[in-house]
Amino acid sequence: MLTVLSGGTGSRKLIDGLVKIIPQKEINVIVNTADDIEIYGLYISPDVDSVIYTLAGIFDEERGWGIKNDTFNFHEMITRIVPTYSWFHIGDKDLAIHVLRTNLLKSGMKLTEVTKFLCEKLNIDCKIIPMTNDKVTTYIFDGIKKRHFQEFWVLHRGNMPIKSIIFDNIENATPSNEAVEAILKSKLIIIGPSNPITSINPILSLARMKDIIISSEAKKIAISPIVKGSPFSGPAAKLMESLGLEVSAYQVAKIYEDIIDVFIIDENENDDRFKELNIEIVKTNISLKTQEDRIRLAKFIVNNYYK
Ligand code: FO1
Repeated sequence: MLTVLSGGTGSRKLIDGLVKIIPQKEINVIVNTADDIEIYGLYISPDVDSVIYTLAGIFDEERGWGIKNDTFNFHEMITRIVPTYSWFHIGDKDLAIHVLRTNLLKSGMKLTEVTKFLCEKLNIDCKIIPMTNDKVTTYIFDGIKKRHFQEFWVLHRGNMPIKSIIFDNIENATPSNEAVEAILKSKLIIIGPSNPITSINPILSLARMKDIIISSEAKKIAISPIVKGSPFSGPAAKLMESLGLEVSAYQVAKIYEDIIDVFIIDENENDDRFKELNIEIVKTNISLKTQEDRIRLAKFIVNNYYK
């Protein structure tokens, strides 16, 4: 059994490779839910849906989110009448998942149970596990206004000052039981190549989560989301800079240093500061652009740390 900590759009690519070389039922994915947002009364869980759609083979790789070949009739009509969320494009098939999830949550099901239900219906054998069943929300404060992460990133493309990053209610949120069980039962825990600040850190900031990971007998590895100073995608650079952090693989290694054994960096990375860290540094090609990339990196990880 192995468990991937996933958020945003980087880790799902590694998961896409892993399922090609080991049985889905051996793979758990603990997903960030701090990007979740309520729009039109619908509960939307972007990072969970990215993993669900990837494993159901329907993810829209070009767009980078949602379901491939989706239409946007709902979006067109509702924004014609109420333009408030015209910046957040919800596809018609995507909408079906949000309507289902919202109604199942309203009926009293937990987010972890709803996700399990959706996986069963979409023939996904991996366990996709929301990090918590409590409400945690990432806000970006620009010094005047506090904005939901989606508004900061999708509407404003991150073009605003960041005074602080808030994980609202994180102090009262606990890891889901399913997440704890996955971590304690796994032989290998992989922190995926996602933005460490708003995609992975909410998971690690849950009460006792770091202690649970450290107490696990699993091998703990992380893959750098940054190669030679540039992140694969998304807001990582902007977020790290705003926290006064260097945008580098070395900086990411320092963020994870106290909970991992191995940090996998790109073969072209050269930074002799890694020697200062008490983790094993391993070099390989960590690009995840193509299917071949994803399978190659997944094979590297499985052959070295899971077999
Ligand atoms: N990202 C965008 O850049 N533009 C959008 O209109 C958009 C809509 C959207 C709808 C559902 C969903 O699950 C994700 C969506 N995303 C959109 C992506 C989303 O912002 C990111 O996947 C996560 O927040 C990354 O952490």
